[in-house]
Amino acid sequence: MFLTFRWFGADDPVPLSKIRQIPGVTGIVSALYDLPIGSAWPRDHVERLANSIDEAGLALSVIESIPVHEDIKLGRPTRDRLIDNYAESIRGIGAAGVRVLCYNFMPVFDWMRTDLEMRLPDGSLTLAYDDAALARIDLSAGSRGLPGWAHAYTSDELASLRAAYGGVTNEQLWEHLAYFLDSVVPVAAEAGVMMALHPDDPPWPIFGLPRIITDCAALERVVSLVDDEANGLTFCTGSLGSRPDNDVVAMARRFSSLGRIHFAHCRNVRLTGERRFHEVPHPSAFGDVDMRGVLAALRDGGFTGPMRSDHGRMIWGEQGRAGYGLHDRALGATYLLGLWEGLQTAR
Ligand code: DNO
Repeated sequence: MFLTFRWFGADDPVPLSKIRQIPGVTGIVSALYDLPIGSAWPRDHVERLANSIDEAGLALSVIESIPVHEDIKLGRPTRDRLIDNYAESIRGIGAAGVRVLCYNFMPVFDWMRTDLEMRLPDGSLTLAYDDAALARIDLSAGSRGLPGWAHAYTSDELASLRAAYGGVTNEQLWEHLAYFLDSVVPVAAEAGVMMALHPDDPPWPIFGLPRIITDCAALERVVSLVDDEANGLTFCTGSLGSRPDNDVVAMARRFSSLGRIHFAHCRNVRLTGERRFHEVPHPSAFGDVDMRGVLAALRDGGFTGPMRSDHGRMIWGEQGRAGYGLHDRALGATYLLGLWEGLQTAR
C-alpha cells in the first residue's frame, strides 16, 4: 500500500506543497478538469500535469476520473466513437506513467448527498445523505445547486437525460458496461493501466435512475465481465459501507485475494436509518466501517496499490471544497498509515 491524496489541480485551495508535508503521502490522485466529457485527452496535457506534480516532489499515481459519457451508459449509436476517445485517453495516461484509472458508471449523477454542512456534536461539518430529503429535491431547474457532484445540466438537458434512462433497465445498463469494458480493458492492459471501477455512491437508485454497482454480487459480476487483471475495482469503504447488508471486510478479502482491487478509498460512515447516513472521522470507532478489518483484508490479499483517505470533515475553521479540505483528510491519512504499520509489525 502507498498513500495518495486527491488534488483538484491548480485551482484546488489545497496546494501540492501542503500535501507533500503529510507524513507518508507520496502519490497524487488527479484528473484533467477542463476538457469536455467524451473528448480524447491530449497526451501533452497529461504529461504537463504529471510534470507539475513531479516538480512538487510527488507522483501522479491515479487518474480519478475520466468520466464515461452518458451515450456510452445509454448504449446510444454514438458510443463507438466515444469509446475510441476513451481508449485513446487510457493510452495517454499509460504513456505518462499512470498505472491506475478510477472511473464510475453511475447514470447522470456522481456521488450525491443531501447536506454538505451537517454539524456534528464536536462542531465540525460533514456530508450527509437522507433518502427522504432527496425525495424533496426539485430537479426541474436543472442540476445547479445540487448538494453533490453534478455536471452542470440545464433543466432541459436533465429532463431529456432522465427520460432517456427511463427506458434503460438494470440489465441493459449491465450490457452497456460490458460493451464498454470489452473495448477498453484490452487497451488498458496493453497500456499498463489498471481500470478501477468506483462503486455507486450511494449504492441504490436515486432520482429514479438505475444504479448497479452496489453490492458484493455486483462486484463479482463486474470482475467476471472481462477476465483480466486490468478490469478491477476501486474499493470504497464509505460507498459500500452505506448499505448495512454489505460486509465490507469480507468484500475486501474476496476481491483483494482475486487481485482485482487496484485502489482503496477509505472513509467511515455512520448509518442512522433506512438509506440515511452521514460521514464521520476515519477511525473505526466513529462509525460503522471496521477500517482495521478492511486494511487487514487488503494486507492479507497482498495489496500494494494506492490508497487515499476519502472525504474529510471541515474542521478548525477550514473553508473549501466539501469533503476535500486539507486537515481532516490529512488526519485520516495519518490514521491509515498507523493502522497499516501496526498490521505490518503484528505479523
Ligand atoms: C467522491 C468520489 C467520486 C469518485 C468518482 C469516480 O468523492 O469518490 O466522485 O471520484 O465516482 O469516478
